[in-house]
Amino acid sequence: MSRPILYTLHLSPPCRAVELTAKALGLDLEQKVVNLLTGDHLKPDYLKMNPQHTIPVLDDNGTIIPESHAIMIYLVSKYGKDDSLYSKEIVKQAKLNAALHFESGVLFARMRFLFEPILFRGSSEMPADRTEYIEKAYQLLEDTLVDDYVVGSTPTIADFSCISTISSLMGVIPLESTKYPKILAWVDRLKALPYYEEANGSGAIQLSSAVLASKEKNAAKASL
Ligand SMILES: N[C@@H](CCC(=O)N[C@@H](CS)C(=O)NCC(=O)O)C(=O)O
Repeated sequence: MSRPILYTLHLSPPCRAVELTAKALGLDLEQKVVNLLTGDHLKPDYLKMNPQHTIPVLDDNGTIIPESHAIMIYLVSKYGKDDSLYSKEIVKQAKLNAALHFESGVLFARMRFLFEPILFRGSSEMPADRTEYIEKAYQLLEDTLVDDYVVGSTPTIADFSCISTISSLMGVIPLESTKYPKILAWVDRLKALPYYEEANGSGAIQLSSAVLASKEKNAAKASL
């Protein structure tokens, strides 16, 4: 059996969520970089693996799993020494699933609608309705954080998923400390994990910097 392969790009939030999970499990993944900018994800071999052409994808000795949330659940279920990162207890598991869907359907979706036009379609705008939707998403997370972590008092894959998006967004739409004290305290808790910076922190800063730089560049082009 060889190491599972993760098709990934460190800029991508869902890829970083999987990287955080692997680090928390002490699992050594072979990483293969998929460069979205040069179209690696649209090449025939990649499309055969994932017709939806998204990253991340996991190849565990021929078992192909697309989608970060599915990959995280698979990795914990297969390689976890215990179920602390994704509980087997059905009520807690239902809450974790709800948080994973919140990340996918709210946090990531809203981030994508803000970032993609700037990164890929030459926009220099952050439309007010889109930034408002981010603020509303921040508020939803703030209200969700009734404990130290998204679900309960220890880190889980729901935290890894949500922090991958929030840490990428907060460099572009800052989190005001008066409005979102619980989110900021939660971010600090996750930053204290020994593997946080390598698995998520640096990539999140790279992504938000790329969005801001792209916005400036697009604005300069538009004013020529
Ligand atoms: N819900 C998916 C989202 C994956 C996703 O949209 N990834 C982006 C990069 S952050 C991507 O691959 N975009 C390329 C495309 O959609 O063609 C997950 O969590 O894996």
